[in-house]
Amino acid sequence: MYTQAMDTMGKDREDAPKPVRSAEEAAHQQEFDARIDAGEFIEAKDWMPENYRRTLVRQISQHAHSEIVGMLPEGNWISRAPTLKRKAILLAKVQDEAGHGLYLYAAAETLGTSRDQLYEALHSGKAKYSSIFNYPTLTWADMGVIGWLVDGAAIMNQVPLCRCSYAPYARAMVRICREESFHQRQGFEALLTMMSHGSEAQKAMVQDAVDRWWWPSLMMFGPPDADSPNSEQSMRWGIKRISNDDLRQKFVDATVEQSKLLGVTMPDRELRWNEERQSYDFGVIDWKEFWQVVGGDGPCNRERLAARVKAWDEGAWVRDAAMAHASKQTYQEAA
Ligand code: BYC
Repeated sequence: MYTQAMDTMGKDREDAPKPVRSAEEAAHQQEFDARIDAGEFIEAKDWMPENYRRTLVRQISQHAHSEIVGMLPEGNWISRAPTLKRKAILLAKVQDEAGHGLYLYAAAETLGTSRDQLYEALHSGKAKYSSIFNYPTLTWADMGVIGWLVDGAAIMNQVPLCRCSYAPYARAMVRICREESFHQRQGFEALLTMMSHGSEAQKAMVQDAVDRWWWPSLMMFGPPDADSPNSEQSMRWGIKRISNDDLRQKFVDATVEQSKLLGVTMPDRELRWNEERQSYDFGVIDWKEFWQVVGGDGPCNRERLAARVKAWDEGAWVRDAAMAHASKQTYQEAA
């Protein structure tokens, strides 16, 4: 259950006092609403309500932070990949994630926030990032399962974001989704190789990874619709196109079929095909665990944040050198 205490970003919600608006602002609002209703895209230079802007900064920056923190669990295995081919693939994937983070920070900046403010919110622990990256990567099979399930969940959630009403975010998502689809496939292919040609120990390693990542992957879609404070407004604004529960269900239906091809079982005794709904029923998600992880108390939250802060501190000389170089160039151009 969502509580105000979990709201670490402290943004205004529906219950915040409504400011008195000028006639000009009311006209802008009316025009904006009409454009949203007509399915038009909003560009950075267009008028937009402050809450729409804030909601976007919140979601896009959380998304950017997730990409950057998401490099850590996989980066952990680059030096231990079993073959040169797997190492090259993993390296490329982690680099893609850095690129996704940068596209998204750039999209957030179009809304009038600065990169430094966004980093500060991450490093001080104020900003959220996806719960999934607070779980440890214990074996090589985790790399395959992250590709298959975590990137699979990411695609399910992110394809509708290509139609998000805020155009700079939608454009960034189009590029990101193309790369995510390669990420998902390489994960599935790595697992298929282990399951079809691997030893019994390797097959058991894959099953163990599926057992550990299945439930946290389902949590990636966010709380149930009934407990999601942002969904209703975000859907009305065309920021979110499909609800948390509907996306989660689509993900379960797709991945359970894929698990049969792999020869693994999902760790859920209540998972069964529902003929009437033409969909899978699944067990109850441990939302207490979810909120604990989101609240900063998951298995790796402290480690992840410490790694990002360390990288930021140790990179200070690079930023200083880049600034000194840029100001020297500006000085020379002006002279
Ligand atoms: N983890 O009202 P709700 C990737 C928060 S990157 C943590 O439903 P909303 C990848 C939520 O922020 C994957 N927090 O919120 C990278 C809200 O708190 P605030 C990241 C979560 O925004 C590298 C509160 O709970 N993807 O795939 O309408 C390698 C209530 O939730 C989570 C994105 O960021 C969570 N799982 O919906 C591999 C996609 N879920 O902000 C892979 C873009 C919820 O009110 N984001 N919360 O304090 C979204 O689509 C939406 O923001 C969400 C949540 C569906 C995640």
